[in-house]
Formats: sequence, C-alpha cells, structure tokens
Amino acid sequence: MQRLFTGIQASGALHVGNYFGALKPFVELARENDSMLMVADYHALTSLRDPAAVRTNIINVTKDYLAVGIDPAQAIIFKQSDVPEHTELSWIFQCLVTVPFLQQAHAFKDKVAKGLEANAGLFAYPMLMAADILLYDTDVVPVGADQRQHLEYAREAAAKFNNAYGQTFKEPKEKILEMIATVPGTDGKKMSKSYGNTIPLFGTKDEIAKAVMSIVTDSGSDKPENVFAIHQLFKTESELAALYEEHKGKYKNLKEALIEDIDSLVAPMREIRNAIAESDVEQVLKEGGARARSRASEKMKDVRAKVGVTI
Ligand code: AQP
Repeated sequence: MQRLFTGIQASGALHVGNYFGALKPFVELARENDSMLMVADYHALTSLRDPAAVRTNIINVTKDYLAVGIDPAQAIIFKQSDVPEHTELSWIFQCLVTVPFLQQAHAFKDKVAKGLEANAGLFAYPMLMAADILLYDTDVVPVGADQRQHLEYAREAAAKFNNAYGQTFKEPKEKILEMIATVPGTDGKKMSKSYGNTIPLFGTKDEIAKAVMSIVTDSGSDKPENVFAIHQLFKTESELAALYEEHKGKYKNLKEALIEDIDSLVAPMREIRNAIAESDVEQVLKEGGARARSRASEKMKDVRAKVGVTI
C-alpha cells in the first residue's frame, strides 16, 4: 500500500481536464492505497479575492470529489487551510530554495504571460505544493502533465531539506497518464480555468453543449482536430474511427455526438452530486481535516526540532 495524494484548487468549477488529469486516476487508485485528497483553498487565493466565491468553491469542489466516487471512509478528504502545517512547512522550504530556481517555473511564467497578477503567493506556489505533498510522506501524486515540473520542485525541496537537516522527507513520484497528459480546451490549448476555455465537468447538459459548440474547428480538414482530441477521452479508437468516418466533414454532428458522450459520463455523477447536502460536505471536511492534521502535526514536530526552533 502506498500513500497517494492529490489536490485541486478551489478557484472555480472543475472541468473535464481536472477530471481526466487528476480525479479519474485518483479514484482508480484510491481504494487500494492510503489516499488523501485536498481542496487547495489557500492556493486559490493566488487568483481569487472574493470570500463568498472561495467558500462556494470549497463546497463545490468537495461535492465534486464525492460525486466522482471518492469514499470519505476510505480516502481522507480535507481542505488545506484546516491544516496550518502546510503554510508553516512552505515557509521553511522557501528559505531553502532560491529566487532564480522559482523563476524557472513554467506555470508561473505562463500565468503571468496570460495577464495574471505576479503576486508573491503565485511565485511561491510550488513550495506550498511541495509542503502539501511532502508533509504526508507521499509516494504517488496523480496529476496532469502540466504539474510535472511542480513535482520536480517538490523533490528538490525534499532533497534540499534532507541535505541540510538529515533524512526527513520522501521524494514523491508523479503519476501522469500518458494517454491523457494534457486535456485541450475549446481553443485547442491546455484546458484551464484561468484561460476561459473549459468544458465544465458538472455543468448542465446545456452548459456542456454551449462549451462544446464553441470548440474552435478551423482545421480545414474532414476531421475537426480539437473536437477529436477531446472525444478520445470518451470513446475507443475504433468507435471514433467509425463515428468520424460516418460524419466526415460534418462538424456539427460530431460536436453533438461529443455532447452526448460527455453527458452519458456525467449524468450519473451529476445525480449523486445533486443529492449531497452542504451539511454532508461540512462533516466530511471536519472529519478529514482532523485526520490530516494529526498526521501533519506529528511530522512537523520532527521538522521543527530539526530546523532548531524547538527549545
Ligand atoms: N487540461 C488539463 N489536462 C490534464 N490535467 C489537468 N489539470 C488541470 N488542467 C488539466 C490537472 O488538474 C489538477 C488540479 O489543477 P488545479 O485546478 O489545481 O490547477 P491547474 O492545473 O492550474 O488547473 P487550471 O484549470 O489550469 O486552474 P487555474 O487556471 O485556476 O490555474 C492538476 O493535477 C492538474 O494537472
């Protein structure tokens, strides 16, 4: 049994990319492993300054976790801010890495290039993520390909600490499904909340249809590449070959088929999600927070002693 850990920011509605990149692989492995799933609410503050929206997102992301099939009796579901050891450890890691090292982070550079504010939290984000993962002696982190470098950063933080203070942290491995790696958005670029190119995971069928109909299709060929790239997540190669042959050049028909395929996956999960009350979410986060905190506080006792702040 290995320790499995992943998290998603509470920065907006989850999308199909979050599902295939992180949640689906997590669900598949969660049962046989010691699994932890975090609502990354402090990470969301790098881009969100609306307290009501943060709160709503926390509730919604937790509902999404439960609706995709994660059983809180098996996996620990918790929110980052309930375990202050995350931000504490992040500070210690920030004191071990250099500014030029953090400046190489692609995610930071991409977000700033897209016009997001280059606040210090966004800059130090990889060290908070390193703390999230390392605090729990994580072995495996299911993520999308965009997070590969952040996992390297986490390993680097572990190595820096271990070199300075003695063996303390395990170096975790990412689990990236190469078939999926990066789910493209409606414009063909990486599907991302902050790029406004998402297909919502738990949208209504109309919302899903609106997003799918907006997929850019100026490929000039019989096969709309951007539609096909998303469709691959939902159908086998042979099913797709037959479908795209039958509707050659008929972009609207192919988009309609994609809407049906997304909805058939989402509809049963949507039904489960609709039955989850806010009070259920509060209970799950309360229990998960207590379990996560007891693990984290144990680890931080050792860390504090090693850096010398325990007298
Ligand atoms: N397009 C994607 N393809 C595959 N995996 C993806 N993930 C996100 N987008 C894709 C994976 O989802 C997990 C959580 O992501 P996050 O929301 O915490 O942060 P993110 O990667 O930055 O996702 P977004 O949508 O791009 O959010 P914003 O725009 O708010 O930053 C991660 O495992 C990620 O790989």
